[in-house]
Amino acid sequence: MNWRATVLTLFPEMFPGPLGLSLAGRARERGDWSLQTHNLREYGLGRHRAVDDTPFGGGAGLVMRPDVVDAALSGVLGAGDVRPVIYLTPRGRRLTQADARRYAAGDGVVLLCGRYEGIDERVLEAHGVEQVSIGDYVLSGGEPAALVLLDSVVRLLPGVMGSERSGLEESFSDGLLEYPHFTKPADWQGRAVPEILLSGNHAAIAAWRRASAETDTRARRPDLWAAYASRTSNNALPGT
Ligand code: 6GU
Repeated sequence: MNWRATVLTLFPEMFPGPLGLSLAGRARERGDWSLQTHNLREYGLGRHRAVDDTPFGGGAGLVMRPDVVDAALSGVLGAGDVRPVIYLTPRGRRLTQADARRYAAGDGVVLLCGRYEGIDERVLEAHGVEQVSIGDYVLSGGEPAALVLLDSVVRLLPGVMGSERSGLEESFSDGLLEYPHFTKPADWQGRAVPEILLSGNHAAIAAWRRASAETDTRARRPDLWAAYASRTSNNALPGT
């Protein structure tokens, strides 16, 4: 299995970045996944290889030209390449763990990173490009978001994640934040580890972890909590 990531960017030097290290880097060396970058500048127009122009309707900043982005996509996508093309933009739908799982189950992704104010909407429409955001804040370009998306996917590829069981228990797998973690020493600067975790009573520990996950999710992520509470409609849940 070789999962393929192709990145179109004006800053190919930003890749592989952190994905060249640790779990993702070793998995790439093993050939579990591959990363290919293309400089959008190579598809620019004229002597200056222009990739952008002023926005119709006025306003600040520059917009990436549809002809340039089209040439880049056509140049990179072979016939029969069924991978999704994803444009990283704060205008996109929010990336979720379910998206990461779906991308990991496919053959790979083609990531389009914009700078400037954005990319002409028509070329996105014409190529059926998915628009994806990593959260409600603004980055200066899509590259860090592309690294985030790839990290979330690559760790899910078969054989990449160190501990095979941990995927089932981690945050979001059941719609809750994960429970808190503790290790040695059992007493650190007068702060004790919750007693139950030292009891050896696995059922009681599981129940404590579930209750902690619910309490923390309710306090920190009312959006997740509302969805979880309505799904389970369990009257025993704390504070519903
Ligand atoms: Cl995907 N791109 C940019 N430029 N900013 C963002 C983002 C993406 N997601 C959140 N902020």
